[in-house]
Amino acid sequence: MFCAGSTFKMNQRKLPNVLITGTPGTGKSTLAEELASCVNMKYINIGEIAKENELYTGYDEELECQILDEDGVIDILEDTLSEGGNIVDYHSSDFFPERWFDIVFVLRTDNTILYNRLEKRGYNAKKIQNNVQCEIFQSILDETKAAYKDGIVHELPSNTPDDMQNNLDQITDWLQQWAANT
Ligand code: DAT
Repeated sequence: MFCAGSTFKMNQRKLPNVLITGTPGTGKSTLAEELASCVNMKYINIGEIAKENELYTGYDEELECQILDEDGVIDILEDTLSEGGNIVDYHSSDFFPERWFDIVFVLRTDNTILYNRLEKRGYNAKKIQNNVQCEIFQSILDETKAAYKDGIVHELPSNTPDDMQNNLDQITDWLQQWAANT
């Protein structure tokens, strides 16, 4: 009963919701913002939403970052996501309600490239190491595959501008197919 209800609700959306996730520095914001402007969908950066609404439950000294108030984020975005037409960008994926997303992309970047991007961003050595290790162990990919149904999660390389263009093309094609099938 519950599954049938979820499917019915999902199909009611006129536009799909897309999640773009991956380790910090893999290019989520760059791709998601560009995509949103290309296809005229709403760009939602969870980090920005948390900052604007002070949605934190504390500070993680080990990882040197704020701890996200996940329930607060869900509450604040529930109506917007129910409507569809959103491109959501965040470096974690498994706390969102599964029903929110029609497709999920996990960006992947080679270690040296990621290291250089994070160094350029001004992260300290420990923070760079934590993030590069996260990418090496494909933590976000595994977390995402465990959280969403088979067929929803897609891994995309994000090393070069050509990768970015291919990713944009691929996601745009998928969105067009989604529109054609609804
Ligand atoms: P994230 O949002 O995942 O933290 P970002 O979008 O801020 O990452 O990108 C980090 C940096 O890498 C930024 O300077 C833009 C660059 N970048 C992103 N994707 C890229 C790509 N496919 N090729 C080359 N540079 C890229």
